[in-house]
Amino acid sequence: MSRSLFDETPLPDAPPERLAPGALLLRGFALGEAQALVQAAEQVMARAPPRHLVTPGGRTMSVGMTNCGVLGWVSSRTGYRYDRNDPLSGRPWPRMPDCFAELALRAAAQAGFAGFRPDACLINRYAPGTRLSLHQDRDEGDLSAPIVSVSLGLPAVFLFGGAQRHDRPARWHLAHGDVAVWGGASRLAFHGIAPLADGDHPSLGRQRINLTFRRAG
Ligand code: MD3
Ligand code: FE
Repeated sequence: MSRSLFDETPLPDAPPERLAPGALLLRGFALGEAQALVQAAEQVMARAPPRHLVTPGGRTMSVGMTNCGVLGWVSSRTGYRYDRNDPLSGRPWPRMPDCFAELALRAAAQAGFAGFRPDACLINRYAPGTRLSLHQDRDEGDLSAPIVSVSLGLPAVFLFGGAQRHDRPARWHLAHGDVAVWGGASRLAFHGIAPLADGDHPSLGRQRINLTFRRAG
């Protein structure tokens, strides 16, 4: 029997895939707790709704973004920054759910980054057609720490480029429950998400949620 796009059963003993030096894809790593992660993300989003941030260049991002944890990533006409408060409410971001922090710690350890304690979790929400253009993540205070990402809901095509914006990106499919760890030589690689294909995911409907755990402070 063939596997469908939404198959939530991990391949038996699927080995971690090394996408590049420092970049490890752990397929299905979060499947066993995906429902708890979705619920926790929904609780965060109820208190700090995803919003479409404006870039310093004046474009409105198609991805809806929010955060939990001590620090949250925000963009505005004045630049990118990590802020302790949600600019929409003026209040601290919702605390990072324990199931988030524990998963990030375990995934990072699996990839050789022991003791990863994220202080920021950016939550990206994609609707069909939404994309994230090629960029680097370089606003974090500790670039020796990895970024851990967790994919939930509709599958996406992840674009993984090189150290230069013009390096042609490789395409990787990310599905519900996939976890990736980006550190070492991959930490400053250009990356993005191709326009999300429409679909109906059993637990998230017509959307994709991505969690990225960072050491920002
Ligand atoms: C490779 N998010 O939030 S996660 C982002 O699926 C972001 O929402 C994408 O890029 C998403 O900044 C991709 C995978 C990812 C995250 C950070 C990286 C890959 C990375 C940092 C360096 C290299
Ligand atoms: Fe990124």
